[in-house]
Amino acid sequence: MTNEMFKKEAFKKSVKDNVKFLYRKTIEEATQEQIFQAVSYTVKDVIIDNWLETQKAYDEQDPKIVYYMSMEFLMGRALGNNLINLCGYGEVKEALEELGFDLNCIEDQEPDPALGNGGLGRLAACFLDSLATLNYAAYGCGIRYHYGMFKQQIKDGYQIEVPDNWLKNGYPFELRRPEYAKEVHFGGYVRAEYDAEKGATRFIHEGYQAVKAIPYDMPITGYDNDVVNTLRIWDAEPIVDFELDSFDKGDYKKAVEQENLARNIVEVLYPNDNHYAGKELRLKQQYFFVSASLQEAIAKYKKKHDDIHKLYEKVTFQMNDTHPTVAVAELMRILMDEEGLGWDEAWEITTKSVAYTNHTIMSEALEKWPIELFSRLLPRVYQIIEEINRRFIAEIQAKYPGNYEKIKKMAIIYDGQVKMAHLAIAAGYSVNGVARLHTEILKNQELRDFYEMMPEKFNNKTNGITQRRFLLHANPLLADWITEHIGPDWITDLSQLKKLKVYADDEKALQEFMNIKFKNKERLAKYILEHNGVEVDPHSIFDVQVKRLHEYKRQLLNILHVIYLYNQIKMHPEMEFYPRTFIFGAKASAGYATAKKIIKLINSVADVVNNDASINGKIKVVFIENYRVSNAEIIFAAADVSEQISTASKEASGTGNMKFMLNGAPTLGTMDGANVEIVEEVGAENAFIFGLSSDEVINYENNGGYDPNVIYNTDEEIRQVLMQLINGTFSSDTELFRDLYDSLLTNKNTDRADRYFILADFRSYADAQKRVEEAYKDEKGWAKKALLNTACSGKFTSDRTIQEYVDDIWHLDKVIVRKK
Ligand code: DL6
Repeated sequence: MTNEMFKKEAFKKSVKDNVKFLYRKTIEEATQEQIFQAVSYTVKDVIIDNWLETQKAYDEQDPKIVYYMSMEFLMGRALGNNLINLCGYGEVKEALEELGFDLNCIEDQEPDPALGNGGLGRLAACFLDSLATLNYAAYGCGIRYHYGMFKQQIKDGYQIEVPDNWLKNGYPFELRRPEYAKEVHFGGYVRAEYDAEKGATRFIHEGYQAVKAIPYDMPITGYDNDVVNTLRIWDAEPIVDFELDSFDKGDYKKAVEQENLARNIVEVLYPNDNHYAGKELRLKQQYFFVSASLQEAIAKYKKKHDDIHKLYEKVTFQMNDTHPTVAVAELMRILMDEEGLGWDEAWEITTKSVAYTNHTIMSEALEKWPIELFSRLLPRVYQIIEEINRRFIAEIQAKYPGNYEKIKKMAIIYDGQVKMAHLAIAAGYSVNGVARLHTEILKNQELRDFYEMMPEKFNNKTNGITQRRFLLHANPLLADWITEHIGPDWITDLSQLKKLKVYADDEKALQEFMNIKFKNKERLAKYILEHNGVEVDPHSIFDVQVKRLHEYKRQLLNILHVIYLYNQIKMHPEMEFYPRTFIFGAKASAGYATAKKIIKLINSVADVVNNDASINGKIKVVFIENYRVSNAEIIFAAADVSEQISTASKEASGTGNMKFMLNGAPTLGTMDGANVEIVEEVGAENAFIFGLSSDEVINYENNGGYDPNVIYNTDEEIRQVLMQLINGTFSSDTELFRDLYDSLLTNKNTDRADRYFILADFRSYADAQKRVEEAYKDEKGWAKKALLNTACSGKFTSDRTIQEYVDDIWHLDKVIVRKK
């Protein structure tokens, strides 16, 4: 349904007016960036009407609301996505053409709001899209970082981090809401006061520093349903200038401290993925947005309801990993100290209101805060956690009398640390993993004791992605082709894609499908030429690994295999070899030295291979700078092969794997995370699976690892590849990659070398790669595999995931905003 505002003449007039009011310019004088702003304001106008309607419907229908609490929302650009969801993309494209502008170029003016690191943050963004599309009342709650994920530049093959000042020109899709400001308190001390009248002790928090939390709302448009939900991200401002009199008159030092506290809290996103840094500022960020969000949720609830005991009937808080789990104690604090409830009442409400999603089994990602730091920063909250811990230990003792091992393994506070996952599980009414294998590993390994004690809490919710962004917007050619063949219902019901299966042996359809892939490969080749200065051949196999750089994701295995192939071609120039373009894209956390070294290695190998005329361009290696949501959309559409090669058991789910599949790229991967379910859907014959199973990896790990030296000593080709890391083949500095070499054969930190089983899986990976090549040579056979991947990807929509969360965990009702 086209919105009236998207009728061409009205739209053009509105854009012209906006250019005039915002910049005192005519459309001819405006820059592309100014046109982006003007267009966005016009789109926002449309959104605002729906936003008001949505709020009205929520007020009238009073549905239960899910608050999705997340430190990260990796939203990506909003303009194109909003136009898609408002069904105005085509009209606006034409209207802009008539004004002399190309919508794609205008979209490129938008900064990527990169308020997240990778999978966890992007999942949150997909979930918001699905919640709005499925007509559920939801708020995303997060932080308005002034600097999001850094921009990556590659200089001499090294990653350089450049601050991402995404707000510098103002962001047209946000709305400041000072009327909902909240105060958040840090530090100070707790004074106990006996209230004789009530016969109870009250705890009073004093001497704290206060920060004002100001919400900014971003609209989340549903697809063609007029729903607009809200992502509420909190900014921080000092409190002193507006309450100097009552608060701390004349206390200049304190005023400066508060100014600094406010400025620092929301300044920057921690660029760590699957890794916990233990920084005090991070805990401040967590508490800051959690406290503000809970205060607001309760205030909103109380506007319509007077019985706080029934909060959980109208409100549920989903904690996205352990990052927001301080919510458990903060909710208890609000209920007891501000609402005047007793412990048992507050605990009942809290434990019916909070649920927890685990996104990783990587031990280095587990959040454990030193009690000294925690109690100093959040004294009252810490006191509450101590009491939760005391009672939880009593429960453990009652269930397992005399079993102190259980207490050691499950206590919330132990060894001088607050264990956030334990707090989340003890309090949460639901604990879920993000793919079937991951949930099983949680139940049987990582969280086994908790599962044994409270099995009813555990459940699986396999991740998903939104087809609106990752197919409809990212791959318009394929989207149109699909619609021509099966109609448009797949846009909101991805299971419809299975209807494409009838075309799996239809030569014309297969040809069309592959022609689209080729056009998308040309689009990516153009991007690579413009951004990397490297010419790649769209007829070659586009073999893609794009994701965060982490040792467990094994970009190192991929690049070592590239070296191996390069050696093969050099040694046997006559050998048949289908040209291959290996495409990488990955950011490494700024402090993760090994990951940064792997980036340097990839670029060094690229330098040598791409410039070696003797191999006739049979291999090209490209490292795409600054991998992010906007270029991801171009990359997924163009991939032939989806590299999902994590060490089995380590990748909780993965979601890139689903985006590739949706766009018709077969998976080359291990049986890890959601790959297992992808293979189940598409059939093993349409994927390329290799490597140790998760059971085998876990078994090795439980028994002290394995010895890669045996492989090194017996497999000459592998040894040659490793030697090339330290013999000057890829760097005149022979020591440059020594640490990577060492990590595979010896390990100084642990007694285990090659922690991620790279050598163990190398041969099996090389074999799988050979199978890819053979399969690709069979054009028709490959086209069928590619098409079947798209056709079988229906399960991996975030619409399905959200519906499962709704049915099993949140129990929300649909809200109809306006009749279509
Ligand atoms: O669930 C979303 C995403 C998974 O797809 C990835 O497999 C997993 O690595 C990622 N986990 C994190 C954990 N971060 N922390 N802490 O990002 O979640």
